[in-house]
Amino acid sequence: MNALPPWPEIDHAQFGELGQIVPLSRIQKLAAGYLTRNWVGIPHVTHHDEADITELDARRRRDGEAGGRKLTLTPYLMKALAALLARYPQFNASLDASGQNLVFKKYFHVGMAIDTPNGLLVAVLRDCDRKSVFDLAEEIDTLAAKARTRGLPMKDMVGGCITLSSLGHIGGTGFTPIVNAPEVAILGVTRAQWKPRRGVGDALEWRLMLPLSLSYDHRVINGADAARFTAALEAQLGEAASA
Ligand code: CAO
Repeated sequence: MNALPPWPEIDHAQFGELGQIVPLSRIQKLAAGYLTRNWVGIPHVTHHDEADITELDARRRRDGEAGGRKLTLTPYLMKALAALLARYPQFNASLDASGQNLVFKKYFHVGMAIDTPNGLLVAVLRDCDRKSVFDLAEEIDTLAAKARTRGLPMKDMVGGCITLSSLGHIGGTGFTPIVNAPEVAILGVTRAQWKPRRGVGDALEWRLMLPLSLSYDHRVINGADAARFTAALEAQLGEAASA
């Protein structure tokens, strides 16, 4: 394969007036290295799907009122991902540094991308299968606040099995998140939207649909695995609504 051409060195001033030159933050520089390595080194595919979360959304509001705190979709998604890692072990695996062996894990730690003023961080929530949605919501708030103020220690950013990247509070209909190596998959979710669906007897029903964008390492996961995983995720979220 040919080496990549060098980054273009351009005097932008020749094209018009310039603003400030601002150095990247420490977090941006670190993230840039990892993102570039993962983007260039991993053969990515992104599978797009949507999950009907009408019942889950009602459940999350009821749970929140009963428990006296706001619950977003995030803790439900983290628990559902942990449950699916147990059923789809190839999603809970990592290639070792030689690229010749797959290491399967029996723990279920889920990473969560956090948008901070200084750049992107991924916090890891351990043993999501054993925690309640309230425990997870509490931990998400604590880690997000820490990430946005003091930053996170390395111990809170390592050991993830899969990452959740939610842009649902902002918008979007889908995106292509970059796999966070040595994990083999990352789930992106964007804003849930009410959509018309054909219901019983051809009646029109309005359902709340959550867009899912599952990027995966194609060396480990095939397209059919990814399609099964997102279909199972929808079913898992449905089960969470009626549990
Ligand atoms: N659809 C519709 N509404 C959604 C939603 C979705 N998918 N996800 C969240 N919301 C709503 C929440 O219910 C909440 O509504 P109210 O204000 O009415 O209560 C609002 O959006 C804000 O949610 P939040 O941001 O406070 O909480 P969260 O649990 O959704 O997310 C966190 C927490 C830390 C994951 C998020 O703040 C964040 O930083 N996300 C950015 C991740 C990112 O940058 N990813 C891109 C990385 S590149 O791969």
